[in-house]
Amino acid sequence: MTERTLVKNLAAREDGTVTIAGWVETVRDQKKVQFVILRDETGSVQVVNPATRESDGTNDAAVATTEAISGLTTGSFVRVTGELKHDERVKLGGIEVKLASLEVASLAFPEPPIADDSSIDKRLDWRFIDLRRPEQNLVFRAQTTFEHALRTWWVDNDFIEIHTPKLMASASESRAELFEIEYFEGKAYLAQSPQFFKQMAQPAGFGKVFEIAPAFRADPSFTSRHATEFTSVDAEISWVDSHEDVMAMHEQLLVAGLQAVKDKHGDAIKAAFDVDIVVPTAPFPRIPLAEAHEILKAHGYEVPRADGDLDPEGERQLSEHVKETYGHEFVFVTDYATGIRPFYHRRHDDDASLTNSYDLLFNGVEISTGAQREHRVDVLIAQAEEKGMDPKELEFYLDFFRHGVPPHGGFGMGLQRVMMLMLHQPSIREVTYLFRGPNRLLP
Ligand code: AMO
Repeated sequence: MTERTLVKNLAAREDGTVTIAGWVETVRDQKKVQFVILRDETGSVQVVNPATRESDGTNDAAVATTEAISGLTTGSFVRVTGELKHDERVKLGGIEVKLASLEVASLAFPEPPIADDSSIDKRLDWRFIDLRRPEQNLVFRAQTTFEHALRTWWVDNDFIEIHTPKLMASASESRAELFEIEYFEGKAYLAQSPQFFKQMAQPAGFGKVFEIAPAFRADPSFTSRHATEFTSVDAEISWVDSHEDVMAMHEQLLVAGLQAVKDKHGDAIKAAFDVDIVVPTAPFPRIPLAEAHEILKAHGYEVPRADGDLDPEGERQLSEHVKETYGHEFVFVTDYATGIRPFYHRRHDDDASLTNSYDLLFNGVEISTGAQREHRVDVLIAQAEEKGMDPKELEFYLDFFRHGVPPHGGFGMGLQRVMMLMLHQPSIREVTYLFRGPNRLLP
């Protein structure tokens, strides 16, 4: 293992010998002196080498080093040992490393396949090179901090982490978005959500559970917010009285997540994306769907969907209204109509046309769906039949409700959507390590 100093730690070190390692960003090869900008995962630093040309004399090693630097290509991975020097005149961080030895671990092809202004598709073709950009590195650092804060909050609040199977015998969400695969002599389906299995933790007596894991949707759309594989952040809790209890947990979790990102990366995010991370205040605004329609109408926008669900423009305008009215980037849209919700959502006791459910919008886009679940098995079967489902196909799931189960509820949240909206990015492609869409299975 190379003992190396991370570039971000150089500034705090005293002058002296250091080893750094990373990739070459630029080489300035002048007659008398050579400059290499070396970047690692934490920052970039100037390496300087007094050039020794063959014509200069007899120092073969120095000539070889000079020639090696002349031959360095952008993207080559190198190890450098040299003398760290603090010098205010150096533009890049006020430090430089005077090269003593250079080891080229891997020389890159001279022509990088992408540039900063390449199209997003081209960049995704060469994602490993695209990810070298410092802003990209920051996206995934921020995501790591965000997930860590969620996990910490859950662990501190007695949740159990579960890992549910991604191979299933049936659909849990819309059948239209189901990937079917060959499974020995039969068929299996890729999990669209951990829905059924996180609910199973309730009769299992786990109380409160969470999972962060892949989910798959055979969704042929090419929008900025849809992928065929995404990371689903899920929680499910026992003993809820309504969806209100789920929202109360959900908002506290997001406050913790955004606070952590702001604390650790707020300045870097401001510098890289010109975005202020706003830690939301709880409770988040709540607006019933019917009222959301009225608000939009009053703003001159009629949601085109006959079924009443908000379309992307409706979501955008409603979020704008909430921002202006409450100064809030989040809004829970609640009490969705039964017709546009899955069979497992619990309905209002006094009005079966409405569900105890919500969507959470963040900066104009849906990031999450949550609900209280129907846990009375006879009602659940009737609701499934009403949606045209065959209860026989759901026997394993229905069994969860036949041997004792507490009232419960939970939510699913798309991690990439959260990151896209947190960092004001134009597409989830920008914040997905390796995007998967109808046209993309590589790299
Ligand atoms: P839903 O289907 O609304 O609900 O999904 C929950 C959240 O997952 C994200 N998401 C997606 N992200 C990227 N690409 C997609 N194709 C995609 N589809 C969904 C969104 C969405 O809000 N079982 C319920 C959750 C629950 O009730 O607990 C469910 O899956 O951010």
